[in-house]
Amino acid sequence: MRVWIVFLLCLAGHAMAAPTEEEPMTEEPVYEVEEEVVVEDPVMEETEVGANPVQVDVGDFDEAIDIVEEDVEDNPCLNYHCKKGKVCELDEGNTPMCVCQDPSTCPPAEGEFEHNCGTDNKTYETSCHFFATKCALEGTKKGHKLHLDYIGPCKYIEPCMDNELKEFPMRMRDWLKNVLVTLYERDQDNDLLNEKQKLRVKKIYENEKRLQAGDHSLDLLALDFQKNYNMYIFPVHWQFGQLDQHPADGYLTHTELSPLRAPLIPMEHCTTRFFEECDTDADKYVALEEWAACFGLKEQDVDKDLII
Ligand SMILES: [Ca+2]
Ligand SMILES: [Ca+2]
Repeated sequence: MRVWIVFLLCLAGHAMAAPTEEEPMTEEPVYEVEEEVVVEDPVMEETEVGANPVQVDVGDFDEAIDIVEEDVEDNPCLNYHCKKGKVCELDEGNTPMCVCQDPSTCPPAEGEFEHNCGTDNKTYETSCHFFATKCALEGTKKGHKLHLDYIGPCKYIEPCMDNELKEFPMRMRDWLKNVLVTLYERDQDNDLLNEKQKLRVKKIYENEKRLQAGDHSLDLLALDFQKNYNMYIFPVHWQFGQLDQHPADGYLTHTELSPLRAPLIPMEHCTTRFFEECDTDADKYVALEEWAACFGLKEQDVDKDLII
């Protein structure tokens, strides 16, 4: 009797997971950002600043972990870690090695929210499917160009007009400032900011002239940027530092930008164009100077020492 109950439960679980399986995996490559991060980050859930992609744990986007610990009792693969898209297998000598994962062994998505859209404009069922697909293309031009583009299934994203493109950084820098202030307010015991960062944000927080968070007109945002320009300098640097971690070299790669881009693209149709045009010299990296200029900071205010 008991066995049947367990069996039925398993079946039910399977059935619930099944509907998302219909999409043929082979046809669905996807983007390559690291998705779930957003959902998992407790900070984002606590802040009231809206979905806060900034707080995404960039660590999860790190694809390059091919390591290794040996505790080889029974299964040498037990403590052998492979990067996303790969799994551990033993060779003839019982030595563990990382090989590309077969996408069909990825767990099915539990819902559409697990789908990802790739830069090839294909929907991948889950990030596991995406990375497994990318792994199989390793070493090819196609694989090199394939990235996770945004979270959710691929959809039509309307073109970003010039005037809309101008508005994007105005809203974003205001939002960055509000995120920092919110983190500061909630920081009591949970170290959302380090001490140096807190000192910087404290000045913004305590400044009576600060424009409070709200749904402001673009005119007001532009005016505030003029009047309170200094309050925006640190938030812009802070966001850069949050993203520039793999490695922290003063340049943002597509993968480093992903935690910010991926959740934003479906909501803000100018995201892709904005970050593309930030890369003024078109070398595929967004340097700190390029980043700061994108948000309207003056050249003389770009300061590596503000990445703290
Ligand atoms: Ca970097
Ligand atoms: Ca560049």
